[in-house]
Amino acid sequence: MVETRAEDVMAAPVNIIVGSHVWVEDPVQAWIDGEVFKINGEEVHVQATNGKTVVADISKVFPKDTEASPGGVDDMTKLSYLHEPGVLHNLATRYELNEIYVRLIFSFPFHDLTWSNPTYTGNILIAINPFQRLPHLYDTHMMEQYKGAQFGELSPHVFAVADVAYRAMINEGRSNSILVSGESGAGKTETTKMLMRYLAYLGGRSGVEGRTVEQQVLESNPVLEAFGNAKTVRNNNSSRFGKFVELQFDKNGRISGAAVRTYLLERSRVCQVSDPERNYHCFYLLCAAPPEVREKYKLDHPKTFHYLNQSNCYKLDGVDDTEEYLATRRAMDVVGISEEEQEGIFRVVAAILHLGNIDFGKGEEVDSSVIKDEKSRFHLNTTAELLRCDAKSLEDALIKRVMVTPEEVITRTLDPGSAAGSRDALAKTVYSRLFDWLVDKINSSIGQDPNSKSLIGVLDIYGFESFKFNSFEQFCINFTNEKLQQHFNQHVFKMEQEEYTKEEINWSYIEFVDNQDVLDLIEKKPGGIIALLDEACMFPKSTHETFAQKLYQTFKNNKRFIKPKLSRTSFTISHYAGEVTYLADLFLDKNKDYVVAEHQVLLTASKCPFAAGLFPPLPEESSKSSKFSSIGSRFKLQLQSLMETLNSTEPHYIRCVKPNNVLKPTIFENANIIQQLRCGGVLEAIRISCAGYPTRRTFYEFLHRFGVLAPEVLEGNYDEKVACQKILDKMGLQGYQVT
Ligand code: AOV
Ligand code: MG
Repeated sequence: MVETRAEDVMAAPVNIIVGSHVWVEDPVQAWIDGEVFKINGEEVHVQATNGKTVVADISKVFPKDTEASPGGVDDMTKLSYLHEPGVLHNLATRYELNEIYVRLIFSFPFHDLTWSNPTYTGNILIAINPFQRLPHLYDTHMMEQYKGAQFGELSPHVFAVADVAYRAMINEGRSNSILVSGESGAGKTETTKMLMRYLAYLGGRSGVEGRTVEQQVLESNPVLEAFGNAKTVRNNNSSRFGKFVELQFDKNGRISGAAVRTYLLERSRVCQVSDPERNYHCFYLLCAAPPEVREKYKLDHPKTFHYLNQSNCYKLDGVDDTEEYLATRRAMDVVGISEEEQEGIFRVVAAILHLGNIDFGKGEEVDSSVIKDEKSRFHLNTTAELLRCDAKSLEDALIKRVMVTPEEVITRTLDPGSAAGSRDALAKTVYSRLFDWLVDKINSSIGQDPNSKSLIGVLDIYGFESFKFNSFEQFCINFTNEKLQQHFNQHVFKMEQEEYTKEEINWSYIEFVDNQDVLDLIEKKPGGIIALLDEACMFPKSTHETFAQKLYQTFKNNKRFIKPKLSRTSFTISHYAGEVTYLADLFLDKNKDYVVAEHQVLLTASKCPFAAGLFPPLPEESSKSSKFSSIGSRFKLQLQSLMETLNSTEPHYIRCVKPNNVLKPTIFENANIIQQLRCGGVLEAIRISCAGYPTRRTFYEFLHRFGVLAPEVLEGNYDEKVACQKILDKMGLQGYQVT
C-alpha cells in the first residue's frame, strides 16, 4: 500500500521571519493578526493591526495566509494553514457574509470499507447559528438544487448532508444517522427540522391525498416543542428533552414509517422556574387561547399561577402565544390526535396550573395541614373538576398518607411543607405522563414499517450544560454528551489510528481526549456514580450528605473527580468539555422513580378516560412489591440502546456553534467559539484530516495510475512493491509510506 499525506500544516510554524504576517494570541479576541518586526531567539515581536505590540513565544505564533480568498473557503481542508486562528478566521469571514456552513471532508476510508470502495462517506458540517431568518437558504428552490447534486459541487449545507445520507442508504442499503450536537442555543433543533424537511422532500409522496407519513412526522415537531420546550437563559426555545427520530424507508426510497424516541424530559421545570426563564410553552399558550377556551378551564393571566409567576417572564419576543395555541391545535390534527384527546390534553394542562395554586396551612393536630383558604379551595375544586375526580379524594391524596401494616391501616398526616411537596410531585408525574402519552400517540399514529430495511436516524439531544448550580438533570445531560463524544472519537480518531496501527504505518498518535475514564466514573457497574446513587436511594438512612461522603471516599484518587474544598455535598467532574460542579442535594429525590400510591389511586379512578388513561392500574404484583426503580439507571439503559442503534449506522456529524451569548445576529465572539470547537473535537478532527495519510492505493492501482511517469519501471520485471518504490524515488516525492 502506498499512502501519501498532505503537508503537515498543523505542526509548529518554521518560517516566521521579520516581515511575516502572523497570528498571535490575545486575551480578549483570542487571536489577532499583525506583522513581525523583531525576532529575539524564541521571542517574536509583533505589531498587531489593532495597534497593539505583542511579544510571544515562537511556538505560539502562526503564519497568516495573506493570499486567502476574501470570502473564505467552504471546506476547511482547503485552507493553506490549518491552525486554530486560520480556522476561526475562515469561519468569521464566512459568517460575515451569512455563509453559516463550512464543511470538513475526510479523505481517508474507515476500516470497515473495502478497498474496492474506499470512498469516505463521513464528513463533518460546521453550522454557525445565524440568529436571523435566512429564508432563501432553505426554500424549495434550494432543496431542488441539492437533490441529486454531486456532493461538494454546491456550498456546504444541511441539505447536502441529508442528501449524502439518503443516497448512501439507497445505494448501499445501509442505515445512516445524522448526529447534531452543540451547546444550548447552538441551533440543533432548527438544524434537525431542516434535515427532516429535506428528507421528507426526497422520500415524500407528492400528490398523495390526505395526511402523509412525512407530513405527520414534520408536524410532530411543533407538538413536541409546545410540551417539551421552554425559554431558558440560553435559548428562548430550549428543548428540555432529547430526541431521536428514525425515518423508515421502503425499497423504493419512500418514507414508510417513523419512530420518535425521547429522552429524559426535565420534570422539575413544571413546578419550579427561575427568573427570567419560563415553564413549558403549553402553559402560556393555553392561557392565551380564545376566550371561550380560557373560560372553560377557568384560566387567567399567567401571572395568577404559582407555577408560572415564580419568574417575571411571561412573553417571548416575536412569539404570539394565541397564534401558537392555534398552530399547536392544527399540528395535533395533522399528527392524528383526535378532538376529544386534544380536549383531554389541555384539560390536564389547565388542571396542573390550578393544582399549583393550592396552598396549605397548619392543621390543628401536630404535623398536619389543611387547605389554606377559600382561594386554595377554589383551585382544589377546579383541579378536581378538570381531572374529573372527587375533590375530597384529591384533598386527602395531597395531605394524607396511608400505611398498611399487617396489623392495621394507619393514616398519617403531612405538614404543610410536605403537602406542598406532595402537590408538586403530583404535578410532575401528571405532566411527564402526558408528555410520554404524546410521544406514544405520535408513534402509533404515524405507524412503523416492519418491513423497512433501512432507516435514517436524526439525533437532536441536549447540549453540554454547566451552570452556577448544577443538579441531577445536568448530570444526565452531560453524561449523554460524554457518550456522544466517545462515539465521535471512536469514529473519527480511534478507527483511523487503529487502521494505521494495523497496517504498521509510522504514526505519531494525535492526542485526543479519550473520555472512557469519565464514562467509567459515571456508569461503571458496580462502583460508578449512578450505581452508588441507586444504592443510596435504596438505603433508608441515606441522605445527600452520606451520598456525597461515599463519593468522596470512593473516588478520592480518580483524576476525573474533584472534591471542592470546604464543600460537604457538591462534587466536580472533569468532563471532556470542562469541569462541572454538581450539587448532590436533590440527587436522591430526583433519582427515585415512583408514583405516590395515593396519587395513582386518585387518577386511576378519574372519570375522564384521558386522565385515567395516563394512570393505568398497576398489575397486582408490582403494587405490592416495593421494587426500586431508578431514573439514572433507566436513562443509562436508554443511552446504551441508542448507542447500539447508532453503532449499526453510518454516522454523519453536524457540529452546531453558538456565535454569541446574547442570541443576536452578526456577533462573532472568538474566544467563545474556540471553546466550542475545542470541546467538540473539531480542531482535532481537522488536525487528523490533514496530518493523516488521506490517499491510499494498492500497489496494483498505484502502478496502473502512475506507471506512465516511469515507463521503464513498468517494462522492468519488478515485484509490484519494488516497482512502486522506484516510481516514488524517481519523482523525488516525500510524505508517503509504503507498507
Ligand atoms: P438548540 O436546539 O441547539 O438549543 P435551537 O435550534 O433551538 O438551539 O436554536 C436556537 C435559536 O437560534 C432558534 O430558536 C432560532 O431563533 C435560532 N436559529 C438556530 N438555527 C437557525 C437557522 N438555521 N436559521 C435561523 N435561525 C436559527 V437546546 O434545545 O437549548 O440545546 O436544549
Ligand atoms: Mg433544541
